[in-house]
Amino acid sequence: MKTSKPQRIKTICPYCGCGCNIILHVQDNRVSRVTVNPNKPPNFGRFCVKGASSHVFISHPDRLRTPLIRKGRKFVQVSWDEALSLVAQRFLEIKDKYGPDSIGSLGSAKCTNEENYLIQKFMRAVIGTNNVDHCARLCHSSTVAGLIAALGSGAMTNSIAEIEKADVILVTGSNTPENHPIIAMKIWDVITNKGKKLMVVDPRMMGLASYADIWLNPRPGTDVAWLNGMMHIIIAEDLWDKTYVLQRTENFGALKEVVKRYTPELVEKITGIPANDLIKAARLYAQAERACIIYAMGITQHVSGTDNVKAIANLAMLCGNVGIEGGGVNPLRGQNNVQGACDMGVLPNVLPGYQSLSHVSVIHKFEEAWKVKLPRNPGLTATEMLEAARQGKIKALYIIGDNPLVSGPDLKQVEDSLKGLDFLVVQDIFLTETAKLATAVLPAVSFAEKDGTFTNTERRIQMITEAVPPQGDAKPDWKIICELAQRMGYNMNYKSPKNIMEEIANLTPIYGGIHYSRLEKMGLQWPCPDKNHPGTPYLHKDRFTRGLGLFQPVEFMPSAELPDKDYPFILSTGRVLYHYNTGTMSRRTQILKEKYPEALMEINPKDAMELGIEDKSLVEVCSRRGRVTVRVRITDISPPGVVFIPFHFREAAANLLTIAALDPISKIPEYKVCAVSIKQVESASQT
Ligand SMILES: Nc1nc2c(c(=O)[nH]1)N[C@H]1C(S)=C(S)[C@@H](COP(=O)(O)OP(=O)(O)OC[C@H]3O[C@@H](n4cnc5c(=O)[nH]c(N)nc54)[C@H](O)[C@@H]3O)O[C@H]1N2
Ligand SMILES: Nc1nc2c(c(=O)[nH]1)N[C@H]1C(S)=C(S)[C@@H](COP(=O)(O)OP(=O)(O)OC[C@H]3O[C@@H](n4cnc5c(=O)[nH]c(N)nc54)[C@H](O)[C@@H]3O)O[C@H]1N2
Ligand code: SF4
Ligand SMILES: [Mo]
Repeated sequence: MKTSKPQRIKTICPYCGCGCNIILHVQDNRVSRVTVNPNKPPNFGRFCVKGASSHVFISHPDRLRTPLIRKGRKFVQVSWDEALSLVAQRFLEIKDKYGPDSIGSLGSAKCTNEENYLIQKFMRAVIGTNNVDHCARLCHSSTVAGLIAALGSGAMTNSIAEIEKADVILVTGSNTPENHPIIAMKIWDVITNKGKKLMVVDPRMMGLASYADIWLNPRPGTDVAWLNGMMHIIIAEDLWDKTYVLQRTENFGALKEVVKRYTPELVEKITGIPANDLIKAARLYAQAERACIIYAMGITQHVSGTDNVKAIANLAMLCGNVGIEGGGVNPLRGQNNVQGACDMGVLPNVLPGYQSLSHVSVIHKFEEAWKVKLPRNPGLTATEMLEAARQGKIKALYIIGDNPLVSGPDLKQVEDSLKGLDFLVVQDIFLTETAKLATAVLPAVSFAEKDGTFTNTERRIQMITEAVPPQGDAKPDWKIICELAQRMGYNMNYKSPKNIMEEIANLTPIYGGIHYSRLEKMGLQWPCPDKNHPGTPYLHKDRFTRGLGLFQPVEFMPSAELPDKDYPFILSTGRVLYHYNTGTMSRRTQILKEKYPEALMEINPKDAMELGIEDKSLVEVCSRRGRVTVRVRITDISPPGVVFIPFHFREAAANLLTIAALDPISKIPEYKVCAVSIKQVESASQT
């Protein structure tokens, strides 16, 4: 594409699941700055510092520009022909020798829908396995499991714009101002200008807490208890929506039986939330005409993640808040296209559009379209694939746009898994820590160098548009996958992402009406079953996707590892505004680096005083799995007994400390609770 005249290319921010519309200003084949379109949802002229600087990493000197193959201990640059021949040949050999289930793939929530569709098609139709998953496993797999069981659909039920229709907004386990900034701006707007009420439930005093009418700070990992406690009060005080429960739900009797035990006094013992505060919170939520619940990783990333989500769905249904405008159960999705990667079936147990592998008619439909016999048995999840690699059962991994050597739980184990593989292929835009262990590295293009679609957290499918040519020989992921499939003897051939979307629409009922010609104005929210359908801003109106809403009572279960004499603090991990996941993009962006140059461990002043730790000093943090050295920030944001380290910084990798304990249903790791000890190693004045 030639761009000597200045051009403005409309596209979507490549960072978080808000899916902000942005405009790339292009001249001489470079993006010089980013602005924003005032008229388009979901951001209507707003964006955050990451979106505003999202052009910087595109032309960074570290971008991968040629394929690399490991020869001995070094990488050498090779042609596409040589790299793809090697990958095709090794996949075919391993498949032949150990069977298709010895190969697995991690797809990418950074890639487009079209690319993710091809990733799972490649694994299922060309390799012949359902071992395909992606970072949603680490993120909202508990949401998908919990909400599909309760409501029939695992997605955010309502839209961002509808927040202003809610009378009460309950935010829990979501650091919205740092991680979904434009949603936080919306919340600020409606509580300050429209008199709406805000309730925050979060152990840390995150940004919204100081604006809240009620802030509850439970001990980490105790969410089922306070949620059951709220329902106990709502039933005891007769504040529940009887007509709704009778007409639209089932299994209320079992719920009532279980929550009966969760008196405010018992909940106070488990969570530390004063009984009276819980009573006030329960009344505020239940008495609202419309109340929406917004949640994220503080709820999902626990061994009880699926139970936490079920408890949230129970509370919302008890008060008649699902299936109405301005209400709902709203898991904020993390990555720019994690919703889309799930929708496209980059999951080991479902085909595109959550169509079940166990339905014969579904399998036949895909077999006919893809002209190949498909594997029936569900595959392994991302966390299970890594474990199977450690045990020598998975021999090869094809990792596309993920960096598990920084993002996975308990990094020593992840390293063992990756090093134990016979063959690792990594397809990325940078030479990540994970890529450094690969035999073959395939250079992909970034969001600014390709066409396609992303689906944001409110299920809105939006177009991204090629603004600048690829860096060096890098290619779009969809082309790389097609070329690899061809070399492995499977005919995978598309003229453009638009053609891929036509195939997706044909085979995926919730995307049935999606066509590029319809996406220009403001995208479309699925379900959009046919070409005349206007899209769906909120789900479960009149009827749940599964028919009746199912109450699933759950009991409180403690976290896998609690503090003790040797490891007396709870470590909570997560994010900061200026960095993004494993930092591959944000840490190559000058302005973001300046704002937040190094990892900081947040600790409460009381704990710091007891340990004799000064602000800005260096401490060593140890868990049963590893140790890191990190600088201290003394702050009230962290409650006593809980410290927080962001996981963005590989040199102080929080995940050397975290535990690989998994939720038994969704297999999500417990990133939010493990036990650590802390000691100062260098005072602030020495550094
Ligand atoms: N700036 C920035 N934005 C991002 C990302 C990023 O890396 N940087 N990543 C994106 C991705 S992939 C995701 S998934 C989202 C994640 O978005 P968030 O879920 O907001 O991210 P976390 O930082 O993990 O914050 C979790 C919140 O849960 C709270 N919490 C911790 N433990 C508990 C608990 O036991 N119970 C409750 N109720 N709350 C608890 C924490 O204090 C924190 O407020 O952000 C997306 N947006
Ligand atoms: N301790 C702790 N650990 C966590 C979490 C936590 O809260 N605490 N959160 C977890 C969560 S929610 C998530 S989502 C994961 C995220 O974990 P990962 O998905 O492993 O992290 P990212 O840094 O987002 O990795 C995305 C990769 O895609 C590459 N990329 C970008 N664009 C493209 C493209 O167009 N094509 C290709 N091929 N590659 C591209 C980037 O360079 C980067 O290497 O981390 C998890 N890990
Ligand atoms: S809020 Fe999210 S999508 Fe919007 S500009 Fe910031 S990072 Fe990008
Ligand atoms: Mo995530």
